[in-house]
Amino acid sequence: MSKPDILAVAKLHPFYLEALQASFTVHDRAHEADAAAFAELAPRISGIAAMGESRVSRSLLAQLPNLKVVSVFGVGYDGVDTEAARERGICVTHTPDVLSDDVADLAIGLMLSIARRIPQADQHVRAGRWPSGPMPLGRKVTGARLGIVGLGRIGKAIARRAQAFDMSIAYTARSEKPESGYLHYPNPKALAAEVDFLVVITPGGAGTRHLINAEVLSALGPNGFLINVARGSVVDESALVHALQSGLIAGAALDVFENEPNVPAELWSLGNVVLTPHMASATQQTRQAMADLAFANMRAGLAGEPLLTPVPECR
Ligand code: NAP
Ligand code: 8YV
Repeated sequence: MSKPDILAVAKLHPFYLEALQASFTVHDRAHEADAAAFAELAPRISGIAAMGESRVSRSLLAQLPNLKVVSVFGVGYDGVDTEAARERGICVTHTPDVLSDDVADLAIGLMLSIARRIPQADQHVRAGRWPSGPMPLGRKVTGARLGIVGLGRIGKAIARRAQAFDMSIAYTARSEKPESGYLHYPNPKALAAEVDFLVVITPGGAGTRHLINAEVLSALGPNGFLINVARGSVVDESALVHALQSGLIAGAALDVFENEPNVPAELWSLGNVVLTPHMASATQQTRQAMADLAFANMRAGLAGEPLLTPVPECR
């Protein structure tokens, strides 16, 4: 019997690709190649494999009459048109929880990196500047005030880690979470005004676009640091560049950008930023767990079995 046909809409992580290839025929970005060949293939496609940043549009879904499941390798799925999928009865799945620890670890790592200037200090030593003098002083993290924008699975994991640094913890989210015991603020601006470090960890998409804008950065102020591990779209990048260049905020540590993998050239030359290439979940262990879960969702979806982790819109 021939294997079911799967469309990979992006270059898949090797762990995910290898798992899929054992059971399915994977067509790597066939929708971006020859249109006539894709039209011939399209009726056979029963699954889409996507990365967290992939775009799965209404028009792509419309070309796949026998599609059953979209399995995203990532917890974020802001590029998938879930409304169009739901209208057609197509299931969308993602990989929550298994990556929360890694993303929280990196958020704390970025906070320490920007506050204590760890990448800059490494450069100071490597460039032979140590004999000429010390590094400028950093900002103490222990005991500082942390604000978390988005107190979901990952936001809570960040808060738990921050407690070990004796930080005071406040947050904003769509709904208040009295059970958390953390101080709630109604919006990012009110939160930013009261903290030293503002960590952003909401989903991307239309609902959070430019949630962190010039006003929020101004409220964070010249002693405040921004850490973004959510999606580039959540922060107004032009406003952020301006705030960093003009000293409106003290610094920023960023894992995500508006137009990845392109990072604004203005950020490259700034000394008060730390930049990482969207790598918060990028450990061997977590990427394996994500691949296992994304594969299990694909397999279950195609077999008509209950999905392990459907997105909330499809439950
Ligand atoms: P989650 O459990 O769904 O939590 C999302 C949180 O964001 C919730 O607290 C939610 O509020 C809040 N939120 C949503 N819309 C908001 C808005 N407009 N204003 C304020 N808060 C809002 O998701 P998660 O598992 O923690 O993941 C969060 C996101 O992290 C993902 O969607 C993804 O974009 C990003 N991420 C990035 C990386 C990376 O590599 N950098 C890795 C993994 C995830 P309520 O609780 O009130 O609903
Ligand atoms: C991944 C992510 O790097 O889970 C997410 O939402 O952004 C990251 O874990 C990404 O999904 C892989 O493309």
